[in-house]
Amino acid sequence: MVAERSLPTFQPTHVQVTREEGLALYEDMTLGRLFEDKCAEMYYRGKMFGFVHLYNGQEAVSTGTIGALRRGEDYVCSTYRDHVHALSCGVPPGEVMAELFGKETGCSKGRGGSMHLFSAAHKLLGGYAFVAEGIPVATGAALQFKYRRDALGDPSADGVVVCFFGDGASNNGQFFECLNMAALWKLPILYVVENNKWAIGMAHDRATSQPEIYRKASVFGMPGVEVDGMDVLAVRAAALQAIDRARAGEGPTLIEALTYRFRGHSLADPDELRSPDEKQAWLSRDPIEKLATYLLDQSLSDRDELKTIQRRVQEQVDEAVLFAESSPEPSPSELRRYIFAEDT
Ligand SMILES: Cc1ncc(C[n+]2csc(CCOP(=O)(O)OP(=O)(O)O)c2C)c(N)n1
Repeated sequence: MVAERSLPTFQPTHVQVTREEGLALYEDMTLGRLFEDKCAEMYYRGKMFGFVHLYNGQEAVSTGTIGALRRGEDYVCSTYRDHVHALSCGVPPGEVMAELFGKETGCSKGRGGSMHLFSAAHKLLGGYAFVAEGIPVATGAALQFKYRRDALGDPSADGVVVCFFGDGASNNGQFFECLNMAALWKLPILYVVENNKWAIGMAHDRATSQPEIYRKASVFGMPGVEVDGMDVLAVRAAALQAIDRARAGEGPTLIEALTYRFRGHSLADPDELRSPDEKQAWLSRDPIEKLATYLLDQSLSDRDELKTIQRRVQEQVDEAVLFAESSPEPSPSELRRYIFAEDT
């Protein structure tokens, strides 16, 4: 078992969560979990092709961060582990499932697949298959907000950008180059590193001279925040603070969310390298159960209501599969559509 960092403590009594907000967070995380459980089933039934990377266990990071944004105005940039980020952005589950099935009705018209979910309508800048590939894309999106607001004097350009990536990506050169520019130009961006301890089979601590990634922010003069990524309220509180700073023109924040993926790297990974003890320790911190316990303890909800939400979400997921299955495949006559290359 790889050495564990102790998770930062967070007092949920310090945050104000209304009943509606709490239930919305619960529903969003439940949608992420049940949607991906269904993905696993569909993948093993041969309905999807290529690599499919699931996010089970990390839902609090997506929900806590994206739920704190202005939906439809602020941008989100993802990685190949992008299904749940897309759902939190509001991309309809049917469109995400159809994309995974390679269908024309998918959010990338069936041309992208699991690792390349895009939606202009939902301000989703995309999933990217190369490690760290999204970091410059997201930084560019933040630069356009800054340029439009400051250089062109457009006060409506007060959006922020959230850029998600993994611990493995934080050792890539693009991470350092982009954080430098973002700090220099005070760009409105949150770099959210989802430290799930592993980059495929490489333990983060074995590959990284300074494994506490949030500390790397200090060399750029930007705030670095370490947060319990299994606690949606803690993530949300950190995100809200960073979003306020970004919108106020005070620049970027690096948030390191300590989290864990409950499944292998992809659905093709037998997941033999992580120890059963380590997996069990993190399974016992399930972020959805943690929020459920909070909602019940604070009398913000009851078990029947949470069950009703689960049932409603399961119906949505089942409908997404029916939609994907009954959707047409892209026509072979459109093979070259959306390809930006000139005939020679
Ligand atoms: C530039 C590049 N190098 C290598 C790979 C192969 N690869 C795919 S996923 C991965 C691990 C990345 O781990 P991390 O950034 O921690 O994200 P996680 O999978 O844990 O979400 C690697 C090395 C790649 N896709 N892109």
